Order: sequence, then structure tokens, then C-alpha cells
Amino acid sequence: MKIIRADVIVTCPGRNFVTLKIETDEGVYGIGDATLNGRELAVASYLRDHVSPTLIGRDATRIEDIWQYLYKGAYWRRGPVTMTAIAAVDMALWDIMGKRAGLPLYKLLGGASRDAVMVYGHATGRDIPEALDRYAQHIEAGYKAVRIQCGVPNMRSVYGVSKGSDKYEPAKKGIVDEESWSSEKYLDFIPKLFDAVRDRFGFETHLLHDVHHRLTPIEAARLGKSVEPYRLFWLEDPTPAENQAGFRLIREHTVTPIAVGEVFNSIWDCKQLIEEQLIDYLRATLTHAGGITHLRRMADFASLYQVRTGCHGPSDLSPVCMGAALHFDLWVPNFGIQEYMGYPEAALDVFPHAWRFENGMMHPGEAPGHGVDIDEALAARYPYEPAYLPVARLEDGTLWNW
Ligand code: GCO
Ligand code: MG
Repeated sequence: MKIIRADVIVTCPGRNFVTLKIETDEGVYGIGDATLNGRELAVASYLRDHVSPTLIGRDATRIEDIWQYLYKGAYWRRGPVTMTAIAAVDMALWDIMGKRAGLPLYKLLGGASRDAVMVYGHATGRDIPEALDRYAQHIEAGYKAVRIQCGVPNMRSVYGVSKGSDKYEPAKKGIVDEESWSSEKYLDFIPKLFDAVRDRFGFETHLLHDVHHRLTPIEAARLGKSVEPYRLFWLEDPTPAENQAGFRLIREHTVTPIAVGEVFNSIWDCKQLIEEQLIDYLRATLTHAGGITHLRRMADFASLYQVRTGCHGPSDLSPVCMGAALHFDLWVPNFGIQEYMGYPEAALDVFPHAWRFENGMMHPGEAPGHGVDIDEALAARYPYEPAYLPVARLEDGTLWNW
């Protein structure tokens, strides 16, 4: 089964998505997500100019060999642009393999390890009462796990809090927005937020929170320690993870579970974190970490140390990634949780999908492959619109980690 075309489709149904469509001489095609928020066109060019021409004529069933070819063959290894491009090819080829076999992807991977996949939603509020109301809405919708983010008193802007609308979307059309940050104000406030959640809702739901790389290791240790009574499911990205050894400091001080890795793109980004058991959940996901072929390798390695998966699943990963991730989650033995924050309606129309949500649990469906398609005519009605993630500055103007 030979590859005869590999086209890149860029569309903006509410936000930008990059999709790779691979077609074969047997008429079977597959699609993969190549969306890298704020740097979409870099991956589109990498695929269009440097990868697609090398795919033509290759056997579409040689998924592993094509992965190795793109990884080793570029000479320049790793990095988010390269690994996102490889991921898109990999996802599309697994989709083709499933369609050809007439099997849903999770069965190709080894079959279901569970009946459905637990997901967590996002409750965000400008203040505690609003955040608690959103939390309540999630419980009513059946969610068993909820991430809470909340405006901090006397702080102009806070990661994760939408300005008005219900859905949080960090990328801003056309401009790079500047937000401000104070670790001191945040550290004082967060225990009060969790206290209010547990006070009103008890310990029934899993409670999650994202620090979004904002603290130093010792501050993160202090936060983890101070929120232990609220028994979080996880505390996410408490400090940037380039220095993996930095997490030792956090581990020495707290038993609050730690989740890291939405910006990881390779097993090398988390080798020490996993080997030294410095984290509990790995956030890497298919689109940014080399697709199914590579994420499977990372998850297997993590399983040796009882580290579980917690795939990144914001609306800036396309519904194609979400579909493939749900197959991965249904199979992966060391599954923890999957993020699911929903999509703009227009995006769901452009990407018809087989997955379903019921009572806080999701299932990828039984369609062959990953079960997500693209309506190209509809996609063409939403041209690319430049949009960028914000940056954060400390109150004195110092550029900080957003
Ligand atoms: C999350 C993430 C996102 C990122 C976004 C960047 O936990 O869902 O932190 O909100 O900020 O994916 O593109
Ligand atoms: Mg995050």
C-alpha cells in the first residue's frame, strides 16, 4: 500500500489547526494532527516542504520504519516542530492501518484495558464564588475530576482564567498579550481556593490544579506542602522542567502528586524525572511527542516506575489528537486521566468524530482507525488567522514563565 499524497490543511474554525492528510494507492487515507499553538505555520512548512515529498512512494504500513526515518534521517533530532511533524505522519499512518484492518485503533494497540476513559474538565472563575459555580456545573455534567483555576485578588491577570467567556482560550488573535504575575500573592491565595472547594463539595471529585510553570522549585515545594490537606489528584507543572533534577527539591518536601510534561516532545525530556520517580503523571501527548509510536515508548518506560499517563488535551490540540488520544488511553495499561476541555462548535463540525462523552467518562468509539475525519470543504471556509500565546511579566516588568 503506497503513499501517493501527503497534504497539509490549515484551518481556523474558532482557532487554528494544522492537519496532515496522507492518501494511499488503495484509496484509504488517514489524518494526523500537527497543531503547535502559536507556531502553526512552522510545522505546516516542515511537513509541506521537507517531509511530504519524502513520503511519496513509501509503504504506508511501515509505520515504525517511517518514524525512524523521519527522526534519524533529519539529523536534527527532537524539538517541538520536528516532533509535531513526525507525530502527524505517525497518527495518519496508524489511522490508515486501522481503516485497512477494519479495526479501531485501540484494538490494534492491544485492546481495551478499561471500559472508558476518565477525563477532567476546566472550572475557571474570576473569583472564588464564580470558580465554585463552574465546579458545580462540571459535577452536574457528570465529571469525576475537575481542574480549578481562579483569579487572584490584586493580580491583574492569572493563567487559566478566561476574560468573560466560559471557555478558556489562551491564544490571542494577532497580538502577543502581556500578563502580569506575582508568586507571593498566588501562593497566599491558592490554599484558600482549595479549602473553599473541599468545604462546599467534599472529597468526592478529583481536584486538579495547573501552576503553569510559574514557581521556583522551593516555592513549588512550599505550595505542595501547604495544600496536602486538600488531597489533590495532581499539581501540574509547578516549575519549569528543563532542569529535571530540580524536582528532587519538591519531592523532598511534599506528597502532593505532581504532573508534568505537556511541553515535552521526547522520552529524553522525562528520563530522569521518571527514573528517579520525581513525578506521578506524565502529561506528554500524541501531537507534540512523536505520535503513537513514540508516546507508547514513553508510557511503557513510565510504567516501570508506576508513573501514569495524563495526556494534555486542551482545545489547541485538534479533535484529531483527541480521538487518537482516547484510543491510546483506552489501551495504555498505566493510564491515569485525560484532559478534555471541549471545542468550539465550528471545530467539531470541521472534524466529524466517533468519540462520545458520558458521565465524565469518554470512549473513542468503534470506527476503524482513530475515528476522526476532516470536512475539507468546510475547513476551507475558515482561513488561518495569526494568533499567539501571551507572555507573563512579574509586577516589576521582569519577563517570567507564562
Ligand atoms: C493545559 C495547558 C494549556 C496550555 C496550552 C498552551 O494544562 O491544558 O496548560 O492550557 O496553556 O495548551 O497552548
Ligand atoms: Mg497545563
